[in-house]
Amino acid sequence: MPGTLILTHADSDGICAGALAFAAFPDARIFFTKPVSLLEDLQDVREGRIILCDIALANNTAGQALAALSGKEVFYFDHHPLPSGVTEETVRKSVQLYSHDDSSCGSELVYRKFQSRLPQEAVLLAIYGAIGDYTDNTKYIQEKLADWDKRTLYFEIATLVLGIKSEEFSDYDAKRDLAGLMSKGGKPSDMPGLVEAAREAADREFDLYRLVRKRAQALGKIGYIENLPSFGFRGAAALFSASVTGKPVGVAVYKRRNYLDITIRRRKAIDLCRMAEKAAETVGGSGGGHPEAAGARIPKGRLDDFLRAFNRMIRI
Ligand SMILES: [Mn+2]
Repeated sequence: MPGTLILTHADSDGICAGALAFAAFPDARIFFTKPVSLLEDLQDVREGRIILCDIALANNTAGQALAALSGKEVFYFDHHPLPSGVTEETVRKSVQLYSHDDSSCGSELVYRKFQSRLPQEAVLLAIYGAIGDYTDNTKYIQEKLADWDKRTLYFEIATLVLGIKSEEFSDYDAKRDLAGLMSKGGKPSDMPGLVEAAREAADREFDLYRLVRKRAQALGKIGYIENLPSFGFRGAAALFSASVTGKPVGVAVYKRRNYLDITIRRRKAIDLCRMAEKAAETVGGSGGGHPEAAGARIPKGRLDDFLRAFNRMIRI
């Protein structure tokens, strides 16, 4: 069947990657998804071509998701670690193109593949996506960044990263409009209301810093905070917990209905992903993410054991 479907992540890198793919395939439909809903979202795809951007394969559904792609022309761009048990070769067999690089963001990978179909200035989306995902230190992005005044670009990326934290821009329809605007060369700040939303988000983040400074606790090499009033800004809350306690690792803990949601950040070069996975396993939970930003879900009542297990692994 004709047509192209773009499935991308709803964070700043995913929006930029999706906008780049949309610029290369302007007739496509663009939808947002995440690892846990990918399999379901693949069930009712009518299009013959699928461009997957910045979506990790989930541990428990990777095989089924890859099977659901068969018979389609699939371009898959991702920079998340593959789940254990799935190799690059396995993924390559199911898709036409698998562009995977742990150190580059999704937007960089999409831009590099489609740049011959894109205007020169589309490189800005790759730069925004990279800064948004903290992966702007690649050789490629650093070279491209040198062509621009980065202070202006920081304004645009901050508008995007912070603006989408607001209620108004958190839903997929608003993000689709934003990706559409950016795919046509618009800047994040051209989106009506986004700059103001970003300014409010910046205010909330500084308020959060003051709260974390008052309430963060320490266990070994970990600074942590529990029971924050809002579920947003989890990464910032975790990082601030490390900063204000002077610890290399910061953890923010949120009570969900049936489990504890753990967000982990670092101030020093430590591979958080593996430690999150292992520490979560020791308490019957699951964890993972990136070396610099990880998370876990653990059973209620096991926080102390989790923190102690994690702390034992920190060698710094
Ligand atoms: Mn990404």
